[in-house]
Amino acid sequence: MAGAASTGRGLLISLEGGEGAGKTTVLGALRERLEAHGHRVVQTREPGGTPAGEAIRALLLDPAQALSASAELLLMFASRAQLVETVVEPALARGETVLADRFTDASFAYQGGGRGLPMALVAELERSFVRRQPDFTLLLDLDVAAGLARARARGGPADRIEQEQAGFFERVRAAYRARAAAQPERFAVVDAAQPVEAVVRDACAALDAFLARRGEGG
Ligand code: T5A
Repeated sequence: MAGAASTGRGLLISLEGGEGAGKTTVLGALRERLEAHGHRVVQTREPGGTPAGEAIRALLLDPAQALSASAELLLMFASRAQLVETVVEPALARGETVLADRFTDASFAYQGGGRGLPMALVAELERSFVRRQPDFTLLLDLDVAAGLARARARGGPADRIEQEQAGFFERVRAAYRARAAAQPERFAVVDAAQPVEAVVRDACAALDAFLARRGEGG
């Protein structure tokens, strides 16, 4: 799989986690940190992040849609392909840093782990339509019940995926943790059960350590 260095100069950094893990809360702090290091940051989210991707997101999260697992997987990749081709690759080619609120690891976790689709199928789609992995991935790891309670406490109706049973989210969490354990050079895992300030502190420290490994001090 191509790294950033082979097809562009910029960095791709992704943030992952289960429902209510606190991604939205942490993203702003990571962005500030990157900008303090002198990076020009382009922030994305998935599914979504482009006009077509946002339309696909609405379909994917609509509780009235009874999507098959395969249709869900392909729609996730349709949104991602549009994002990669029109936003991510151009930004990386300009030397910018892409800060991604979810990337392909989410499809391995949700459609592979949660839905039970073959991981090899997800990997094939990644090879064909994404052609790169993030340079660095932060996984916010949280007990499933705690994450769902946080998401519910935020209010509003549950989307189509949030309506899944706890067992689905346990498989999602297990798949994320397995990927992090298998690729420790790419992943950093943060304990998202801590108070927000501690989660932000640990996430920023992990980002700093990654940047320091690349020779970006300070
Ligand atoms: N999906 C996505 C797939 O199935 N496959 C894929 O390939 C992709 C890309 C949408 C859905 O699509 C699925 C995964 C999702 O089900 P999303 O938009 O990222 O993905 O939606 P969510 O994961 O549902 O995002 P959330 O907004 O629910 O979660 P966040 O952003 O992780 O959580 P956040 O920051 O909004 O926090 C949730 C609540 O908890 C509080 C916050 O204040 C907020 O109220 N909170 C804390 N409370 C206590 N302690 C802390 N440390 C806290 N951190 C946050």
